[in-house]
Amino acid sequence: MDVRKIKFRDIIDLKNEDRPRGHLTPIESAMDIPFEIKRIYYITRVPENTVRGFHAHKKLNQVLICLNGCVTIKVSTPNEEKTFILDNPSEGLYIGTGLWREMYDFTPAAVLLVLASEYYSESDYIRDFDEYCKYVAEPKGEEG
Ligand code: T46
Repeated sequence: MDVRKIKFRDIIDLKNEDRPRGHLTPIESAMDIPFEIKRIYYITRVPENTVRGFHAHKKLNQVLICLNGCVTIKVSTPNEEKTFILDNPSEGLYIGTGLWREMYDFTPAAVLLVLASEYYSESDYIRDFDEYCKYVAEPKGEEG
């Protein structure tokens, strides 16, 4: 399953002052992120007990970063699942193509930033789990 956490570089003390001035976390496309970023979006103000996601992407790669608060991400295939807690703005969760995802347990002030490899296209989504299982079972050509 092509899903993993990515640790970003934190610049804590830019001016060598006696006390830290906070964190500055730079992210450079194709260097810190394993693709060229074509789109960003963010998810905020999610009501309690809301579960988002319930879909997979055919082509899209993404990195999810929880800039504030905390959110849980479950990533699965028909045979395997992994759960990640995102609560650190210095790390991201890379999710490769063809993986089912669900996002839940958003804390009230959670800010989930998403960096995406493609422009928005509804035709890239598979939003039905049975259809997803069939898609995964299909032989894939060069284009996946
Ligand atoms: C994903 C997870 C992590 C747009 O018009 N443009 C956009 O760029 C996006 C991302 C969404 N939309 C529309 C499509 C829907 O009508 O916004 C509406 C809500 O999207 P969705 O229900 O897909 O939202 P989530 O939170 O379930 O999923 C989103 C992304 O869509 C998805 O790619 O991986 O965040």
